[in-house]
Amino acid sequence: MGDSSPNFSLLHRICKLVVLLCFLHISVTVVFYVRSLDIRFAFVQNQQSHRASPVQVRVPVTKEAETGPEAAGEEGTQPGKSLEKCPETSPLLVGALRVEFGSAVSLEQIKKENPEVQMGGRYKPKDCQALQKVAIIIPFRKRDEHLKYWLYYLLPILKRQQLDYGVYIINQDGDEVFNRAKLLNVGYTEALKEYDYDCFVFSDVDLIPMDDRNIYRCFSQPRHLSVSMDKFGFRLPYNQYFGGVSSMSKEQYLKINGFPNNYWGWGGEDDDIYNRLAFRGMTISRPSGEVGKCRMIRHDRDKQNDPNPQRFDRIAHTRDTMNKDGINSLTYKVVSLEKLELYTKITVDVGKP
Ligand SMILES: [Mn+2]
Repeated sequence: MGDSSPNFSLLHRICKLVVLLCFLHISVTVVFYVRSLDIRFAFVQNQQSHRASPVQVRVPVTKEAETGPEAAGEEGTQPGKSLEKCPETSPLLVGALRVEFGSAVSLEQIKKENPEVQMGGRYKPKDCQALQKVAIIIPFRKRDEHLKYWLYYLLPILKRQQLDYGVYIINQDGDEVFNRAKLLNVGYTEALKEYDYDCFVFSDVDLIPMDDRNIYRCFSQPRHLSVSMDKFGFRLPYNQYFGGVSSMSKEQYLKINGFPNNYWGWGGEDDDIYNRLAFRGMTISRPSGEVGKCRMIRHDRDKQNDPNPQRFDRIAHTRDTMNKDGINSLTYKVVSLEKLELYTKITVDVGKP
């Protein structure tokens, strides 16, 4: 028996060590878990920091406390009764979607399938308060067939994403060379005249997301949404690529003085915008390649939108030009403003090169 006692004490020590290790492991796990909660909490606050309302605290609040100045003036809410905020992730999302352009769609059909969309292409969720007010800006000229597909696919997706949104088609008047970035600046300006938007999604008319988890909203950094296009074999063509569909909060947009006004014709303006963001110390936020899949409607190059031969020279000088060319130097003339059933169409004279 005398022999077994040292063995036993060894076993005892090993057991103690194992228990200690387990305890250590659990402590580390708990510390990291709590930290990740902290980060998420900070992120949520960051997302909300650019909202017009006074400081918002993400702790349970009583019904009276929620009835602040923001809830008071909103249309559609009954007085004295305010809506809960929508959840961070919408429960209505379904994930991957089938997107094809085989059969034509009509505006009547789209209207029928989206009866809750208001005049001018406005929508907000009825049973919760949307987290962001999003203006969707689409530069446009003679692409009515594409626009119908865009509305057909996007309106139901945006509804499932529980966004408070408005659709703005910025139509370049006349037959001069196309100017995508200037039209985006016009869209930003005109949308803000109408509603207190805090987020802007800039989208080409021919790009359709293939997954509704690709949320058309703003993030703590400027967002590139069309990250894996079928046109590029579902890959990012290059790391700095910022074309197609992107989103920016009002602050992010103003920090770069908006977009350049002097890129006439195809190409370059998206790289100029990327440069602006980089020079202001911002980085690009992106969804995963899977969630960011999207289809481009195939088409021939538009007339009056040939590749801009000056684009390489201009991109090389963004640092010098961005402070004087942008939202602070924007001039244009609104030719017409139409509130249509599914979107607002603003026809604008942006001049010529
Ligand atoms: Mn295209």
